[in-house]
Amino acid sequence: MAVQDTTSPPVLFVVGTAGAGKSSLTTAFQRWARFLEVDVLTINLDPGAERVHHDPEFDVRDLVSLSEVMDEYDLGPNGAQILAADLVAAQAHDIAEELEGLSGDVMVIDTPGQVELFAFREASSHMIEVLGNDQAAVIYLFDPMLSRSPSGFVSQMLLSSIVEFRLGLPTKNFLSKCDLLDEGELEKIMEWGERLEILEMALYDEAGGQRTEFAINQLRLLQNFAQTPGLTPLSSELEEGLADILSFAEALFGGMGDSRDGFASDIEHERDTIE
Ligand SMILES: Nc1nc2c(ncn2[C@@H]2O[C@H](COP(=O)(O)OP(=O)(O)OP(=O)(O)O)[C@@H](O)[C@H]2O)c(=O)[nH]1
Ligand SMILES: [Mg+2]
Repeated sequence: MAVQDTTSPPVLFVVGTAGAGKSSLTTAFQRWARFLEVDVLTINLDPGAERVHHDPEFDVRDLVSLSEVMDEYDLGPNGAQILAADLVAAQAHDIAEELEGLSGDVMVIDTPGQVELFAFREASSHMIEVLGNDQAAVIYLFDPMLSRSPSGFVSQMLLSSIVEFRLGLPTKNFLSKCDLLDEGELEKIMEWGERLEILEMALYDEAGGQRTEFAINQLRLLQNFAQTPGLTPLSSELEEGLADILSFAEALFGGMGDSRDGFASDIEHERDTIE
């Protein structure tokens, strides 16, 4: 049960490349957490979203419509996304005021598909500052298909590290839609996430010397500074890995739901025992 509180709940921003599964995760996590009596509030920050299946406390489409911005300012979809983000950021304080005092355990924010737009524009930094309220983290989603090749996997590690660096928030990486990978592929990708030297060998085979050395050296450096290394499989479809998201949030912000001292780890343990 959520505690009545005048402060806003901690915030998880769901970030990842286009189609990585951000909106599905937001929906699945809210639904899944309900059964644990963890009150997950959501926000849709993507003005281009066609459909929103979660139940947002705030939907950016109520403020700006991407198609209207395109028409009114004669812009293409990317230009319109940028302008829409600026228009929304200009009202960030009003939005935060509207959300103030909401009682909930955690707020999950679905972000636009253009990860570079979210990570690099000042508008997003402003939104994070205002909505995050010094209690925020990032759930970063790896695309499963891109993760199947060593270079695709490394590119996503680098991108995630850049997002972490740019936003300055604790970041945890998840391998999205893991149900789409066969067992061998999943095992291989998880091993790359755990052992840099195995990834290095795979990358040498695929990309050759100079590119590999460049990428691996970058990764080594970045990983030295990573707060939460590793990669966790996630499937919104099968509700897999959702407990890991809750554990991550609990580790940062304290226990949530009925069991305020780490319900998620109990669930995972129970599940492992059953399997
Ligand atoms: N099999 C499977 N499909 C998934 C899963 N999560 C999402 N999908 C599918 O992947 C596609 C993209 O999912 P979205 O949740 O819309 O991804 P997104 O990151 O919000 O996409 P954009 O907002 O357009 O960047 C949809 O067809 C989803 O049904 C999953 O866990 N398993
Ligand atoms: Mg989406």
